[in-house]
Amino acid sequence: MAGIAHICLFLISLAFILAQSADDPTKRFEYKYSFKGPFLAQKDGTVPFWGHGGHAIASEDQVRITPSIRSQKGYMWTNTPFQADHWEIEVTIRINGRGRIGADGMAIWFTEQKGVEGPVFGNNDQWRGLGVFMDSFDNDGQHNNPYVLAMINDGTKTYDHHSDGFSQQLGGCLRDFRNKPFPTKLKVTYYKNTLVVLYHNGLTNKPDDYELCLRADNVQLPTSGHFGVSAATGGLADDHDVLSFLTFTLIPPNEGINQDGFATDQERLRYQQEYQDYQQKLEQQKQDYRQQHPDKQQLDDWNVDDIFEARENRELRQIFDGQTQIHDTMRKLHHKLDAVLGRQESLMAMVSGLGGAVQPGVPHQGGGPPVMIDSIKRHEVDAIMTTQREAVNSIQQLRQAISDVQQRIPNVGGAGQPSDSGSLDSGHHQVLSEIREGVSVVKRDLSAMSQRGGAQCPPQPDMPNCLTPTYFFIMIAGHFFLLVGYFMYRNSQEAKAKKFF
Ligand SMILES: [Ca+2]
Ligand SMILES: [Ca+2]
Repeated sequence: MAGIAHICLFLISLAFILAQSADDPTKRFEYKYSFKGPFLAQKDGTVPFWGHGGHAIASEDQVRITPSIRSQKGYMWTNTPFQADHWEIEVTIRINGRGRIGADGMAIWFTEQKGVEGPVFGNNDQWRGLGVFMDSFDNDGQHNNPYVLAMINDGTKTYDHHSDGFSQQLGGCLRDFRNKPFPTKLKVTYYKNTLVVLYHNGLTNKPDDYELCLRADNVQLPTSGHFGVSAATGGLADDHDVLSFLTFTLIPPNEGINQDGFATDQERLRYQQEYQDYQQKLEQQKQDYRQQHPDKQQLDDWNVDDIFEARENRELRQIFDGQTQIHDTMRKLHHKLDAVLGRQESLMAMVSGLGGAVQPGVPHQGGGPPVMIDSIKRHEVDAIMTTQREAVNSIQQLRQAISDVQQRIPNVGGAGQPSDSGSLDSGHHQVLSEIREGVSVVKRDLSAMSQRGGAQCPPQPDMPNCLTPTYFFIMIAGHFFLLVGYFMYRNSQEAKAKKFF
């Protein structure tokens, strides 16, 4: 993958050479001093042509110079020195943090020597060359940060952190580059001893929305140096990410390029030679990979177009699949409709055949083909006969019951008729006469008893039912004397008993 990325970068550089007009300086992309995703980092975590250290982490689409952890320092430098009188770099940056204030910041370098870890945004102090700082933290409390500034050092100056390098700057601009919706960009151009820093605020993703941050003339930079990026966090912390670092050599008109704007034959041969060298290196790497991973050889040989499907092709395939399903459904519905029509025709023929048939199962007599008619089964006939028989029995029983009711109705209804009213009256008169006779008998007995009671008491000496007054008083007097004698006896007994106490 890294080899493919190198070739892509090389082709981009050729495109830039051919795209320039004759009036402007020609831009030549320097892939050995650039990086850009995807496939930015290799499997071992290194970035081709670059070396990073400290807390920097390279991934496939960016290099995180420092994570948003306190007191971190990271840096990244080109492996080989870059030699050109005029150049331009375009750095895509993302500085994000959760805090309202971030720290410390990031720096982009072009110095004679490769830097080492130090106090100036992760890099050493007293450098020789250019530093462009993105200073997040306001050390001097002037409320003028985040700030972008450029500083030239000849190796003698010490960066004044406490004043944010305000008095040492070549120039700068107050820009808030933290937590922007899109990555911010810095474009640094060093052309004919004029340094220009352009800033992209990251509020849009349009590539040309640059604004001027600073411009300085008569700037002397080393003709050979290393490009680098460094960052540091302090008590506060931000993620300092670099998404791409693109380096271009600026070639003034009529220098090394034909007036037509094309490369000279010498340069063309050099580019062709480099391209062939890279092609050979790529093939060699492929062969080595196949030898080391024979099981993945088949996958590696697959054509990319066979593995991946373009979006247009996928949409066309989905439309085709949908139409095929609709076609199948309609075909099945058509077959079912044919079957229904055939069945309907056979039913119509059956109905017409029944119109001329005498009995079920008898072939049609109309001279046409015999029509097979379903005959009634034997058990169905038996069931119908049984039901019919039961119905006849029920009707007979009902008829018998009705005749009985009719026979009884004249007797019941005759009792209310005037012709027979005499029998009922005679019955009533008979009962009344009997009651009268009973009452007269009772009356006679009562009169007889009253007549006998009025003469004398019945002569029954043993059980005198009639009490005379003499006998009554004698009995009363006898009882009185008995009671008096009992009380006198009881008093004498109680008096005797009290003598012992
Ligand atoms: Ca600062
Ligand atoms: Ca400040």
